[in-house]
Amino acid sequence: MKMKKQPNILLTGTPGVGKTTLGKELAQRTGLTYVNIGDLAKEGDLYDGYDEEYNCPILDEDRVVDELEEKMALGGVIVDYHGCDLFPERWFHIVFVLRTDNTQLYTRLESRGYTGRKLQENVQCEIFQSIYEEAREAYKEEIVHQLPSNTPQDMDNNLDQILQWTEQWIKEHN
Ligand code: DAT
Repeated sequence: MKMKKQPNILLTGTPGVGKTTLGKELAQRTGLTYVNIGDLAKEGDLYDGYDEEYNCPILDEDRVVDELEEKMALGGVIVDYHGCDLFPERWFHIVFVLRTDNTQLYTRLESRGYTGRKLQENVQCEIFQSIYEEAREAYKEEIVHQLPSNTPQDMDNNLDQILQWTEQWIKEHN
């Protein structure tokens, strides 16, 4: 039996923009597999040292990529991470950069317990559209899309759009 081909989707953007919420819902609706890079690193202890300044472990990017390679080759994976240039370009068929207005984002990150410099720098990251720039440099322009993620209505629209795109992709590739 031949397996159905499925696309790999990257959900990226500043922490707090809604990648996890969207990614999990999308996985439920499509049957694709959701992979949260933060969780994957934690489970596999895929770290390379500790960042004293930010009080967090440093991701071992090579080991993360090695860990995922086989799964990505099979297809049908939704990857969630607040960065995008560590992954091989060939992995993804489409890249979505979620975007949130900075006042909204500030509130979300504050209620997540972020304070001081961590809070400020993450909001700045969104204002400077750092992740969008990173995505545009790492992937072909035509596969990188920005999605507004301010309201539940935005979330529904994004879900609908990605579901439609996924169905179409599967039709075209099988
Ligand atoms: P991320 O995975 O990008 O860090 P998340 O999915 O954990 O973000 O969401 C952060 C918070 O924002 C969480 O409380 C859910 C809320 N949220 C996510 N998307 C939203 C949207 N489109 N509208 C309103 N709130 C949203």
